Amino acid sequence: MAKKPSPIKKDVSNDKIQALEAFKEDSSEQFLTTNNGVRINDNHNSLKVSDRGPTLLEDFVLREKITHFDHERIPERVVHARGAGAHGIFQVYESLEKFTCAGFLTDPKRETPVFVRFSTVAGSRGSTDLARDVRGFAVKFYTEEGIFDLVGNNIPVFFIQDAMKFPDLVHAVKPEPHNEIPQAASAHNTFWDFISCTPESMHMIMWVMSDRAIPRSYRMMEGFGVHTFRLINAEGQSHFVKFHWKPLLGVHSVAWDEAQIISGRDPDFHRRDLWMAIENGDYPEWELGLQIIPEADEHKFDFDLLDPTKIVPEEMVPVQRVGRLTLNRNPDNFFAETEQVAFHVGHIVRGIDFSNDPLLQGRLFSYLDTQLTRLGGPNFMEIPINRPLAPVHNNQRDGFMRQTINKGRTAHDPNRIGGGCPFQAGWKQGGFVSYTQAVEGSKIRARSASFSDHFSQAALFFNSLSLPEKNHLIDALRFELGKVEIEEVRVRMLSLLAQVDGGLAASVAEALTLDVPDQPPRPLNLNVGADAEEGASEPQPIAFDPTKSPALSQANQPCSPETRRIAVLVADGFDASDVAGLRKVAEGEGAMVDLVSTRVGQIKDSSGRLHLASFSVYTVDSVLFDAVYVADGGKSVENLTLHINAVRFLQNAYVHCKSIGISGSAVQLLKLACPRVNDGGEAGVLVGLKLTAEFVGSLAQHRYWERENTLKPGFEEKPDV
Ligand code: HDE
Repeated sequence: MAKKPSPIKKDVSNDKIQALEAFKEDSSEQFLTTNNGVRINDNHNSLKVSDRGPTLLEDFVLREKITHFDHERIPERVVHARGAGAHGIFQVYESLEKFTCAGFLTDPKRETPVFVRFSTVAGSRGSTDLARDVRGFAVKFYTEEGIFDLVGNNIPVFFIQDAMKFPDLVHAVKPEPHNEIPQAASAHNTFWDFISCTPESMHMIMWVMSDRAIPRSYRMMEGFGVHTFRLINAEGQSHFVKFHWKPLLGVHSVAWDEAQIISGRDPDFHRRDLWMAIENGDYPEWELGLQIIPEADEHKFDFDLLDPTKIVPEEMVPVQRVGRLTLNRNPDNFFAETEQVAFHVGHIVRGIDFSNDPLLQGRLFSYLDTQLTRLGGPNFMEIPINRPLAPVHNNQRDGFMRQTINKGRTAHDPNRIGGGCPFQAGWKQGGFVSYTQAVEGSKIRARSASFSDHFSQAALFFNSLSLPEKNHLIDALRFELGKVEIEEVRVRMLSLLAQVDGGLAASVAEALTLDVPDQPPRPLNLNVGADAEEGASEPQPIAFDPTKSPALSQANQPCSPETRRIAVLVADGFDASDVAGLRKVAEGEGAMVDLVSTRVGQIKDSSGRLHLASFSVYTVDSVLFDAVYVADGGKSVENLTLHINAVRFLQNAYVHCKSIGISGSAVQLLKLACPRVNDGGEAGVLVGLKLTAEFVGSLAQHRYWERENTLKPGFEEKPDV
């Protein structure tokens, strides 16, 4: 299963591209027309009675134009409103027919077109990409047997265990209802009030407070289906499955301070990064990973496979990498494709099926329902981006914006007039047959006791992090709870954190000048209905599992200089041979080099030759790059030292623990920007001459987080209290 075919060819023209082509409009060398196709002779002046007179109601050109404009907006997604999408392909390495009969997972020759949309959850459509938030990772597979949507996130668990709580969760995290503040942020009272009453969210909270919630790039995120699904093979046998996406560039994040600066400097940072990578031919790639669990093993775990607040640790069930996703084409039109794409967990194909996860079951209702409002009616599947490649034949008819012209006089089944068409398909004819699962029980509102350990996996996650990652998580909690104004909420959160890790709770408490309560009050158990018997769903004893899962730490991720951006600080008089040397090595390793000067446009090197600086320290900041190199050249460096923005550019790169290359005389700027750094440099700060290869090599580490120790006191690992 691990064998990989030769790399997927990059410029595939596939059936979906062809299908979309029919709907595309290109106005080059064309006359301007109304929507009726009538050529317009004046698009600048409305029809009036004399040039200073009133406008005439007769002006159908004006009325059509304004009316269309008035109706240009559709409701944004209630969650995941802010996003970016791209087209690509998926190809399985080897047939998975042992587990599934889905064609796209059994035919290694098949290139299945996909459309992927990444998103943040809480913010509005125009909000920043760099909010601390979960990222949506939704993949639409246009398979030959129908559409399969894998509507996942970049975090493998969720806040809640039952769909019933979702509207409350979302109301709590969205801007507060009285004043609509804050935008795209969880650091506020209502969110933490809800969380402090919802112990089941503690595992998810660990992930959301970790670096996972501030990715460096969409291209550097894992993706997860979250719920347990089923794979069904041709014999109708079922295996449980967890879906994963593993980025070939590894999982990497920015620093929180950096994220906040990026939000001002370039709120489109992730969107732009994805777009540029695809335009440059650096196609983002992920491997599809599967954790396959035989049905017989369903109850062998100390958590419930149906509980979406739990992972199956990779060390328990390895992730098998079974295929590759490549994003190779940007959309032609954001609205038509990225905004109108309609994902639905219920878009499923033969060979895959649902589990009884109560969150998944609720989602199965929600996604279809939401499209009716968002896209205006039941025919949203006819919008080009949503059309399946598989042919569609049924007796559904009419409705707003119907595109299909159904022929014939029958729209009913059974029928004799239409020869009984269209027919139902048996299993052997490719029909979708729901997995036959025996179910028995009373009709009750309840949650299984097997869902009640809310802390073991939260602790597993925290324990598995590296020391810098733990520090980031603590800082995030200090930041978030520091913005909460209600002391009772802070204290309740400390009680919950203490049940994850005593040291963690103590570190957070210190920044809030609070004590961790000795006896954590029993968290409000909102799982229990008002009439439930006292003690009926008493949590199970907490089985604290100190085992670490190395797969959870980003410190163990692959990394390379590939597609990383280096800012080279230069001003008039810089040493061009130094920069040329760097460019050669960097581009050889797949990194990108941009000249950043004190102004944009032409600048002169030490011999008077002209070079183009695309950016200046007044248009960008080092937060938008992965590394900074200050080129040699006495006059250039002296010039840079006069600009506080250049000094801050370098200082930010230092504070955000990026690779820094200081060539020759550039040490003068380093001294000004980072007086604490000695000349010999420190982790990730290379000072000297001819160190281009070393510098480019240093990019592979992504960040030198150990430098944070020089910036402020950090968390020390203490035995749990
Ligand atoms: Fe969603 N979710 N969700 N969600 N979700 C939506 O659908 C919902 C959940 C996820 O790029 C909405 O078209 C409920 C988990 C992604 O277009 C809506 C529940 C996971 C996207 C909705 C959940 C997700 C959505 C909003 C709890 C990770 C963006 C607009 C029962 C596995 C897809 C829309 C895109 C979008 C409902 C929980 C992922 C309202 C009711 C868990 C990636 O239908």
